[in-house]
Order: sequence, then C-alpha cells, then structure tokens
Amino acid sequence: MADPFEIASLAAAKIAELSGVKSHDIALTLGSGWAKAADLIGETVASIPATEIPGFSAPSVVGHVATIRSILLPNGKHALVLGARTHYYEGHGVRRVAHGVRTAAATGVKTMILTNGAGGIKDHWKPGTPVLISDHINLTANSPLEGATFVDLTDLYSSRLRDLARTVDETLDDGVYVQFRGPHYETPAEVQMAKIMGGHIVGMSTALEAIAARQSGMEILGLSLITNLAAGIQKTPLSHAEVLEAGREAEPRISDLLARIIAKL
Ligand code: 8IG
Repeated sequence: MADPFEIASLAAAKIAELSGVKSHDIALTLGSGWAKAADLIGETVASIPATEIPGFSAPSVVGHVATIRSILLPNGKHALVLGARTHYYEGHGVRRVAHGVRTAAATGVKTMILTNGAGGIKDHWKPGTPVLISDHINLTANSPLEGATFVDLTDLYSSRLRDLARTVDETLDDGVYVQFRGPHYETPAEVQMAKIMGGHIVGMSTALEAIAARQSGMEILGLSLITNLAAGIQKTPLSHAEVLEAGREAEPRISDLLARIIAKL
C-alpha cells in the first residue's frame, strides 16, 4: 500500500489546486455539535466534497458532513476545516483515521484543533458543556504510528493553547480524554474503570488523531462538547438522538467560543 504521507501530500496538492490557497495555517476537525463554527470564523473561500480529495471517503454517521472547507480568517490566516473525520470504529484502519490530520499538516498547518462530542464523567458537568482536553488515555490498543516511531506525547494538548482558550472563557474546565474503540457506548463498569484510571471524558475519536498530529509536529488544541454524561453517571440510557439534540442546542454557543479562540491564534 502507498505511503500514508504520500497520499496526504497528494490530498494537500488537490486542496491547493481546488481552493487556490497554497498553504493553510490552522486546521479544525469539527465533531458533533461544532459544525456551525465553520460559518463564524471567516469567509469560506472553497468548499470541497471530501470524496474529491485523495484518501477520503464518505462518512458513515448521520450528522457528520463530508466537506473540506478553506476559510480566510479576518487576520489573513487560512483555516482548513475538515468535516470528514473517519472514526476508528468504522474499521478502515488507523491510516484512514490519521489521514485528515496528515493532510492538514501537508497543507502547512501548524495548529490543529480537534473537537468532538463526548461523554462526561465529572458529575457536575451538564450536557452542552464545552471542556478542554488536557491529556488522554488511549484504550484502542492501537496507534496511528507504524514501526519504531517513538514519538513523545508530553504536553500533547498544548498548555499554551489551553491558556489561550481560557483568555476567551475563564470558566472552561478541562479533563483527561479516554478513547474507547466504540461504536457501542461504555458499560457503567467501564466508565468507572476510566474514572479510576484518571479519566474525565469518554469518546471514540480524538486520541489517535492527536498522536498523528504530534507526529507531524503540529501544536494541538482539543475541545470536547459534553453531550451526555457517561453511562452510569447519568441514570438514563444513552441515545444517539439525545447526543445530537444536545449538540444542536449547544452549537451556537460553542461555535462562537471556538471562533473567538481562533481569532486569538
Ligand atoms: I457524543 O458517552 C459521545 N461520544 N465513548 N462515550 C463514548 N463516546 C461518546 C459518548 C460516550 N458520547
């Protein structure tokens, strides 16, 4: 199979060709609840169906929009918005999971913003609360890195960028993100395990992407929208419909937060 970094370069070249933007400065992966941020951060220069870019394919989850957008920010910087995340649980392997992040790096991006919808373990968090990711625990038993690639993950979720986010909203709490494989949600016992391990947020996407982003040398900001309390923390069963509803309800507020953070980068 072709080298994943070569496919990422091909994807970056295609984005440059179709958008007319030679290089990008910032990239965002927008998870559940965060999609409206793309409309607020600047002027859309190009909106490209992900299927036109090498290495991307149609997403499998309703509510995940498969477009890649180039946005001109008010400060003159260029942002690449990846609306086409591939989740590990889709079963296409870690190369496909890392492709968006590697493509961003190949377009010149130095700051990678990873957002997601996730479950909360801290019981005072309410659905609709945005939180900063401070670190992660990767429970997928996999890595996007291949071979003897020993990448340091200290301060993976940049403390500099977390501090900067708190200049926009000083009330932002943070937590350790625990990535499970999914696509099932956790059992209450698994949530208790994650809590005992030091976790505060449960999700299915961001840890593997962050590792790939660090390998590519980007600085990372991770943001979770707590759309539900994790299984057993909330007493009622989890439902995807409830998750989407919490996302929709919080969307204007968190999109505005993200736009204001990006303006400071
Ligand atoms: I949205 O409770 C969302 N994504 N693993 N657990 C996991 N992923 C999630 C959850 C959750 N909620």
